[in-house]
Amino acid sequence: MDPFSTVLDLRSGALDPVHKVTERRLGDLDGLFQAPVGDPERLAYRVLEIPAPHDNANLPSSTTILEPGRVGEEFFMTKGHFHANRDRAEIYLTLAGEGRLLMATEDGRAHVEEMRPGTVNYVPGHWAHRSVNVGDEPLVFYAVYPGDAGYDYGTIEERGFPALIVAGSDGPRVVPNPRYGAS
Ligand code: S6P
Ligand code: ZN
Repeated sequence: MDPFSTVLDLRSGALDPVHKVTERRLGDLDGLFQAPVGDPERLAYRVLEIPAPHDNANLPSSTTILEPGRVGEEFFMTKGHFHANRDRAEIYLTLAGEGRLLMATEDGRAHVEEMRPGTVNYVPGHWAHRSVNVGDEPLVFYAVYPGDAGYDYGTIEERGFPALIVAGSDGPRVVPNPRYGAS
């Protein structure tokens, strides 16, 4: 393949050119929150991709623009996934907004990192990852991952994450997920 460039707007996360855009609405996240999602058509997030071949020699990347909002006590969040190739790592660079990166291993360990403009989060292989917008503005981040990382959404859809991030009177709180492991 030939070299190429893309312009990334550092505030909005917009890409020019953009080749693939995936929209996730609340209806796509039904069952992932503790409470019912409400309006299924409401936009939760968009993923804009800079494609690259799906092999371990290449590095696709994407921006995620996650809207602010809540479902019950929980903040808007991404579906969350393990990589289909479990040992593949990933880097997130936050551009705008305030978030938490919730991670978990298959044996139930949870880990939370902050996401703010300039934060570079390293997600090692074998850690599922979900981003959570705990602020009032869109959470925008840029992610780079191996081309053969792939997605396993099913494990999270069945088991959930061991922890939830919920709104508390003093700000976001991490609490155990009472439904973790239930299928
Ligand atoms: C891909 C990377 C991100 C997410 C995106 C949406 O490995 O982790 O680009 O795909 O943030 O999250 P999700 O869980 O819906 O794919
Ligand atoms: Zn990923």
